[in-house]
Amino acid sequence: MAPTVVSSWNDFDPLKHVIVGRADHTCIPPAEPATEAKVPEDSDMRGLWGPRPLETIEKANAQLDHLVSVLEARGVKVDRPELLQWNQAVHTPDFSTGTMFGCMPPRDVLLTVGKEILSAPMSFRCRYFEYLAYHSLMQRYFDEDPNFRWEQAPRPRLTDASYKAGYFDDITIEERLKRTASLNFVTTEHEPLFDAADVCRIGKDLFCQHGLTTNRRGMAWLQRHYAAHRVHAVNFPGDPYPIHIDATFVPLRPGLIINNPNRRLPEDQRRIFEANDWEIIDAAQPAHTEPPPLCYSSVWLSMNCLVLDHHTVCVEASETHQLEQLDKLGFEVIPVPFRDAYPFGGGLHCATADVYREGKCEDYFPHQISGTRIE
Ligand code: DAV
Repeated sequence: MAPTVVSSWNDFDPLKHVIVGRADHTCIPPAEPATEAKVPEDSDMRGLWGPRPLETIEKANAQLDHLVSVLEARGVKVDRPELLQWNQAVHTPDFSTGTMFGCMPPRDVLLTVGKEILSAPMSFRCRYFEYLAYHSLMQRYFDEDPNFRWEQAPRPRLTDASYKAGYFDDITIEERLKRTASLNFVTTEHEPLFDAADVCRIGKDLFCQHGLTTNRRGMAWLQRHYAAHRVHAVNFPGDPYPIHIDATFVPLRPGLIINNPNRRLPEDQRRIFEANDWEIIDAAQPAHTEPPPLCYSSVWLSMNCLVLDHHTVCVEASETHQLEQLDKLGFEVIPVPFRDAYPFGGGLHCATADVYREGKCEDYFPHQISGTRIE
């Protein structure tokens, strides 16, 4: 019988095969309607675009390669994306952008659900063609595994109709927080949009962050596509830049989730976890007060850990508080230096995408509570 190459239902069962990104050729993309969203007002990246400095790429790649060796030493098979020259302009019938982005964070674009890997639509124009970096890997899995489903969500058009004009003009943090709380984001409901990293996979239930990169129509598309799953919309009002769920709400093992204490899941959305005896605890504070230079993400990449199995977790080596919290929770904690890779699109979870984890599709939430489900 041909081997199963692709299968993963959650973020905590034993990891056996994973994709780790690369920093090569990564660009800071020019401003576009969706990215204005992400770059903080006072960021050193404002107004800059083009290829990232070579020495930063080399440092990031050294840490990515080290992560690969840590995983391989633990018996995890690792694949890497194919390199593309991201410093190219892109023109589609609907939009143009001066450069693409990169392929350090495969988690953002690749959604593994069971025997399927799906490329997400992505709401940033600069990320429209990012899935190409994984094309030859998908082709290989397709040839090796007769049950692998190679999928792609509908390609979005990303015309101006997909974004609210002027959304970021003179916007303060207070205003951003108000908008997050009232589910008012830069993307419109013109077409389905989601990033894979907005989806938290917990067996039969998929919890999607409604935010700057994922809209309601995207979640409706996911529910129809994954008809045997239950898709839920979750939202984290304390986050001024709600992009991707994995520095906000991170499952560690069956029954346990760490939640960013500045971005707590609202009471009505917690009920489904409580009703099924899942514990949601505050994540430890980050060890740093600032992200590294030229970084999109917040200091909360501290909690963006990569779970290897129910007892083992990789955490960024300088995140002393997070290391200690996970140690106290009974995990074997593997410190992995990764701060030089952060500016390229995230932490240890972002930088990886699941190919194979042991285990099957469990129903962890048999008691369904109304309020979060996407119909
Ligand atoms: O807190 O900046 C980062 C998530 C990256 N995938 C944050 C979210």
